[in-house]
Amino acid sequence: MNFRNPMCLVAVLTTLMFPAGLAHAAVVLLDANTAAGSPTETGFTPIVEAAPWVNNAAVTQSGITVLVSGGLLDERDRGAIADNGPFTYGDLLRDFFQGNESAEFRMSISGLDPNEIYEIQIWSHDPTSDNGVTYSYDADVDALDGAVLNTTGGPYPDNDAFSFTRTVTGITEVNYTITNDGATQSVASKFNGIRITIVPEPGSLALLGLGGLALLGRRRKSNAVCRLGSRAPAVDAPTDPCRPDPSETP
Ligand SMILES: [Ca+2]
Ligand SMILES: [Ca+2]
Ligand SMILES: [Ca+2]
Repeated sequence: MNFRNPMCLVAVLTTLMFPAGLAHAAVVLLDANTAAGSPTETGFTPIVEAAPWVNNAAVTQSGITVLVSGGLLDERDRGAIADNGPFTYGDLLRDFFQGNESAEFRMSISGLDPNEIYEIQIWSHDPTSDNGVTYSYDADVDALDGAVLNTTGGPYPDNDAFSFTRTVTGITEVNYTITNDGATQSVASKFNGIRITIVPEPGSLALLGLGGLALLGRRRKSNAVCRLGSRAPAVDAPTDPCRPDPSETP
């Protein structure tokens, strides 16, 4: 790779920076709070039960509706959890909805664009009890998808602690069931909050990178030939990002 050629350096930097800049744009950020007004995590929208014993907590963001569709028992706020270093979600994890002990906790997510790739992350954690309990989730689009062991009081190494994450595409709706293995104490499952982000498709990123390179190539009116080692396309290939279009008037 010829880093003395500014075009090549820009090519590499552009390819590296586009994913970082576009990846994981958040479209849904919801914090399950208590109706009494427990604190909301920065950047999130609070959701609460409409009334005790009612399973209709729902909100729509960016055209996507998240509905707590069944099994809801009530809510809890376990008190302050200090943010610390890479962990900044204390206000998200301290409060949660919990499922009925005789039923599974269910949630539906609808309004997804089948052409998008979504990363769905759900937090399931009780900061002060149920130590040793495993929460698991089952989504309707494939097999059992994951589990997380509850540990009283954390630790919280980062914002991904005590969460399930999965990626979906090609669908408009997904239904979740969260369960609890009942190993100790209550068998009520927990729901602290949810985040849904859009993951850029690799193909789109490549096109964006090539588009940016083509633009730079025209602006610089350079005849420089970029050498990208064994991965370089043929120099006369029409998609070669490092060559200005010969049909263009300088
Ligand atoms: Ca909260
Ligand atoms: Ca915070
Ligand atoms: Ca919460």
